[in-house]
Amino acid sequence: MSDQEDDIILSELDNEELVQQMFDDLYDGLKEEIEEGVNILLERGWQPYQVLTEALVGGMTIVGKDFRDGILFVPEVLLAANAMKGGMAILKPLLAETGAPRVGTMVIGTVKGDIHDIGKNLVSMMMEGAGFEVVDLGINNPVEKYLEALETEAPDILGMSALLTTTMPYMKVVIDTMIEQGKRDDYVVLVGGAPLNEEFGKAIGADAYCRDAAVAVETAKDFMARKHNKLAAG
Ligand code: B12
Repeated sequence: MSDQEDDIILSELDNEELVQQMFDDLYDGLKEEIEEGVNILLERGWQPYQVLTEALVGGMTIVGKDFRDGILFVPEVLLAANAMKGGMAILKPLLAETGAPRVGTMVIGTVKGDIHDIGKNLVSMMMEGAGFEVVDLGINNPVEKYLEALETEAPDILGMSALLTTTMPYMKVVIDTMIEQGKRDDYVVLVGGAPLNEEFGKAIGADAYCRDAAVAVETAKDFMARKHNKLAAG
């Protein structure tokens, strides 16, 4: 009664089969298999950036789509993201050496007074999965912490999360402070969290409200593409 999965020896697959198998393993949240797959591809001479984009980001794109379409749910996505993290941990130092192009950088944190971080972490992991560099400030962030990170990290995107009706107004405090300091237009501000909606996002002056991590990735990519087009147009 051997499980079919047990019979697959990753090192015996050719590159195309291995990448397909890694898509499946990522979908199933199998961290060790993903780590093994990453190592095999590297041993076969793949560049770290190619492993990242073709095997990991490719696999996470499928996870993201099925999450958006309600086929996968939070626990499965967290497992997939955790498997992805295992692969990323191997690639990160190599990518730093080889200078892989980044899609963009995001600073993200849960606002002051709020300790919910599951959704924020999911967004972080999905953004990393899509090739973004993510600087996670954690929970309970006062405005000073956000502003300091904007200064030191110079991200493209600022993401704020709030899960309480009592803490969500704090996002406006951060945006208003950015306006006061003349920094608002230097960043794309994305906000999210269960009690928010599009109207709220608009009212506080965010660039977009994202209802889940999949939408966050799509929205972030969209803003980065617009930014590049603008730069290209001079
Ligand atoms: C888990 C949980 C907790 C855990 C948090 C653990 C943790 N590490 O996060 C614990 C037990 C600690 C907790 C504590 C409290 N909680 Co609580 N909690 C929840 C619960 C059940 C789930 C939240 C969650 O993780 N959802 C799953 C994630 C994946 O979804 P998400 O956070 O919405 O994130 C997605 C999107 O919103 C979006 N997103 C989120 N952030 C961002 C950011 C950006 C930039 C973008 C683009 C997108 C984005 O993408 C995410 C992924 O798809 C909710 C109920 C609920 N259904 O929401 C209550 C809930 C949020 N909690 C609530 C309350 C009241 C509290 C407490 C005040 C309880 C108490 N009396 O002590 C404390 C708050 C303490 C504090 N100061 O923050 C209330 C809030 C009510 C309200 N209207 O304000 C809720 C709604 C429960 C309820 N029905 O009463 N809680």
